[in-house]
Amino acid sequence: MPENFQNFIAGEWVAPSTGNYFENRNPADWNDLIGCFPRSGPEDATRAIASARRGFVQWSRTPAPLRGAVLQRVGELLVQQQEAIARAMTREMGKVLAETRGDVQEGIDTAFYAASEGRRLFGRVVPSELRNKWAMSYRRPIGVAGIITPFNFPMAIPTWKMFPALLCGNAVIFKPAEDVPHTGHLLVEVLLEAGLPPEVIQLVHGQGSVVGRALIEHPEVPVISFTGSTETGAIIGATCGRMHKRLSLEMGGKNAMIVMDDADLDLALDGVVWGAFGTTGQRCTATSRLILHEKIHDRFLKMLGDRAGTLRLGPGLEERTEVGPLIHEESRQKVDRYVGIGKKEGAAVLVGGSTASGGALDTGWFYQPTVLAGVNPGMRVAQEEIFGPVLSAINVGSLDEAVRVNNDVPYGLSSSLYTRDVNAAFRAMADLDNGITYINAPTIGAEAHLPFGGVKQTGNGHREGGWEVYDFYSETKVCYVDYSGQLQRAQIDTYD
Ligand code: UN1
Repeated sequence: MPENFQNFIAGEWVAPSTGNYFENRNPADWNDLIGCFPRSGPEDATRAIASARRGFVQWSRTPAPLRGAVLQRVGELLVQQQEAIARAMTREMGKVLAETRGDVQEGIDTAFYAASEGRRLFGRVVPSELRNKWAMSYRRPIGVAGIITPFNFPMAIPTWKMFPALLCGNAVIFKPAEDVPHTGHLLVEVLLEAGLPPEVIQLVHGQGSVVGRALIEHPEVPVISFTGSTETGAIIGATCGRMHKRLSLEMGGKNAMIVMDDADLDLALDGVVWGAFGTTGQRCTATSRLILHEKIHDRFLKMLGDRAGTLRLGPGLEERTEVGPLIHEESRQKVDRYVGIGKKEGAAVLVGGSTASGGALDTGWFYQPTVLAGVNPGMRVAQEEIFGPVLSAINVGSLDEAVRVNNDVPYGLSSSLYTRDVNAAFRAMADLDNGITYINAPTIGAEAHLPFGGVKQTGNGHREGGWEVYDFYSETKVCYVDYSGQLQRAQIDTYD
């Protein structure tokens, strides 16, 4: 009998009001059933919100350094449990162990950063324009934060959102992606073990269209943070706009790596293989376009074809595996559909191009690492997010053209440039229209203590991580204290 996991609502592990559960299976072996998780209804979300409101009253009055101490303990527990959680995560979503260990590490880094922020969370004291008057700003918690997260970084992304939200004094309702409920469960267990007051965190499993929607549409959830598709983000944005909610969106990407004729090609090769096929291409930061200077175009594609063709596919739990499966059948079909579209548009399949089979691969959602050559910048495979191990190679004649091609897509998350010309690199950093640019490194590899996010259809102007996210999860309050004992009118009595 598979285990039935529960929601965590109002300080207790409880069954969903619907009585319904969904199966969670290993994408590398669909015969491996991890457990069944609640398919919750709107009532579960409503109960969670009522409880989180109570949690908020208590937590928002807890001094920030003490909130930080809880997050310090969270980080320590994640260190102790890193290996176990990484294994559970690989089993649940497929990426290789080295990557799931890194995913937990990102959670650890985020916890320790948040813990230290508890002793900063700076406001400002600034001079008033009037005598005997103080002017200052400080941060207040907002309320209940609804956190809706994707499958590809089951630990890092929830912690990017949750830990700063908690440190700022908010209560959190967590709705993990349906593909990774087990990692969500383990994370909430860690928070509770660390001593977070139970009503400050609620875990409600289920569908985005039911649970996510209930959070977004409820007036007592004033802050929403969502990472996922641009289409879903647009729907969430419409509702949050209508209800005047604070909303952070992290959505699609179509990230490019540019390799110039003066680049270290071996270095660029390592970079593109990691950028395009790490996490089986299922990152919003994945390298999905390769823009090659014409002088090295053929040579580099040859090197890439040779390397990509030898990548070892398999279950991520096997240490030898380099590329794990896709998350589910629908995703594999989508990837295959895009390869078909690319071929129809005139691209050539340099390597890969179909599902992978044989032995252990027959019971998982495997797809061959694929490189499409001869891609034109306007083709759909060069414009649309595929979210799989498919890389589109584009030939250009100059850096200016490469920058234009990079910028000419609806998204703007990350970009990468390989060159030895420092002047060209600095010029390009200014011109590449992305939230993140890497020089001589691939499009992935954001660090937890720097702001993360993108421009255009990738986001709505907010950043996760780093110092900026603390602005998102707090309300600025300004206080003026006039100790002059008389009415002083700003702007009017100032220059008397
Ligand atoms: C994502 O791509 O979905 O920069 C998040 C990176 C990771 C986080 C990526 N630190 O690739």
